[in-house]
Amino acid sequence: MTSYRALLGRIIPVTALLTLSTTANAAANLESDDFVGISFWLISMALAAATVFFLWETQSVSGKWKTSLVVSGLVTFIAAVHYFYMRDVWVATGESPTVYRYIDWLLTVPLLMIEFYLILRAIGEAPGGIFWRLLIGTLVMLVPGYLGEAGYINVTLGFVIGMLGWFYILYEIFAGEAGKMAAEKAPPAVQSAYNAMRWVVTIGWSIYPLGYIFGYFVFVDPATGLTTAGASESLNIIYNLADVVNKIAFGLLIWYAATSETKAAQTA
Ligand SMILES: *C/C=C(C)/C=C/C=C(C)/C=C/C1=C(C)CCCC1(C)C
Repeated sequence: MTSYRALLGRIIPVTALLTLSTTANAAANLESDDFVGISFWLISMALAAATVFFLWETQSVSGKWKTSLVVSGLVTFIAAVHYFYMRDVWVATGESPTVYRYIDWLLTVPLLMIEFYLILRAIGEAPGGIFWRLLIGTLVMLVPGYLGEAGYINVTLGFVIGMLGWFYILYEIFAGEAGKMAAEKAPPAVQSAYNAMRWVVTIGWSIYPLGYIFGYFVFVDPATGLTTAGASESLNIIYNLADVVNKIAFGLLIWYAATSETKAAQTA
């Protein structure tokens, strides 16, 4: 007998997939040499598939991991919807879809902060203040980044303030209250999720400022001071790659930790 819960577990992912496919109507044709456009297409589908996978897999992990997998699924779902729009903007205009990009980040980065908080809670008492400080760091990182990219403030100023926000998050995770939470006593799967989290915020997230550097400081015509075509191409390729690492690969690491701990608990 299939229970209602199990049934819902099947219906929700399928509904998500259908919703996503209805938003997929291309405004223009993808050219065979438009590699940035191709990356938008590939990643939008990878995000949609990852969403179905993470939500589906909530059925086969133990209680506390279910929430983590749902959060991973929400991150890839929100990103998939934005990728469908970003893809259309890029293919139709060849311009950076900055506003969709930042709306996506503004929703998904706080969700990732919830994910980090869930991991911290799995290794011991995690005071709620940690979550709020990580959230403030997120806003200091993203808002000036948007203002700089959209031309509201100086592009270098936006970058510098955004970097300070990111450094604050790193401080909190390595040396602050969150960093002091020792993972040694936690089960191996939780330890590996905790390590994955630190690597993701340090290495995985460093890809984003790199994209910004290539987009605004590297491809500049010295005569006019304006950015050249390579600027928006490299910016979008690098941001897209960063999303694969920080949304899909990170979600898979959580899934791996969840399934191995669930198995270990079942055999213990
Ligand atoms: C799923 C989306 C994620 C994880 C987005 C993360 C975005 C960043 C880590 C952005 C960082 C930036 C800086 C550190 C400096 C200023 C420019 C930003 C906003 C690109």
